[in-house]
Amino acid sequence: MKMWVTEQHMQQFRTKGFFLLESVMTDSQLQGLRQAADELRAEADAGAAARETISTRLSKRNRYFLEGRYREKQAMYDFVHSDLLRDVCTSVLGDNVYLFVEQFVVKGPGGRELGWHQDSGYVPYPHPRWLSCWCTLDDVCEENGSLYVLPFDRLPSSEIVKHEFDEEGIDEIADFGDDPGDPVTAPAGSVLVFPSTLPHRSVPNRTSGFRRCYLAQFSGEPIMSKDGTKVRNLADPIVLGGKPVRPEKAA
Ligand SMILES: O=C(O)CCC(=O)C(=O)O
Repeated sequence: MKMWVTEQHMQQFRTKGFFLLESVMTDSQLQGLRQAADELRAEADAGAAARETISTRLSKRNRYFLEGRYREKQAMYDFVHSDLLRDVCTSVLGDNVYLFVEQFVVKGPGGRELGWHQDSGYVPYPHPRWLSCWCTLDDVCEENGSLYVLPFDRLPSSEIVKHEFDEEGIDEIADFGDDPGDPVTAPAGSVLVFPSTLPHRSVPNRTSGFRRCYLAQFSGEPIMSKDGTKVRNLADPIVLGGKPVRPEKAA
């Protein structure tokens, strides 16, 4: 199997808490995911997905969090099970990999910022850390809503800090001090890899176009509800005992 993650990437992951693989997606992966993102966004706009969920609440401010549909779109299903993501996940998580969350994050023209947060800040009880793969489907730059990360070597610790709702009661955010963080600008088809404890934020989209990303999050063991009786969100096996697992697609 082709490998994308080098020892240098892993070294940076250990010291700073992230690495970027630039332009690693194939044209067909990119086209397939873009089409899926556009279809799901059109569906959300048409109100067909008007369940009141965390995603629809967050989708205010001309931002879309289009979640939990990967089994319905072949391109998404194939990408989640791609050699690329398998290499990333096994390099960091080891021989067992479960899909925990997957969603498109689309910022429309004027789409608002998302303040500093750790993804783990949204799970309010002890849990295994997971891994985020933030995959750019468009060129991402300062103007259209790039992510900023706060490297671990500039933080006093990588502990999870308390998150609170912003004044509009929409985003849960946290205070990490005055460091503005480092912008991540990347061509379409890149993958930013970081753990659920890395503080990050994204800036507004000041262009007239859409900025599309696909965020796939994986864990090394199922992430459970607080009482341990149910899976939290998903725990779909991707690799077990070092071997790829590809269950039947539930169309
Ligand atoms: O893509 C973005 O603008 C931000 C996504 C993000 O930080 C998140 O969903 O946790």
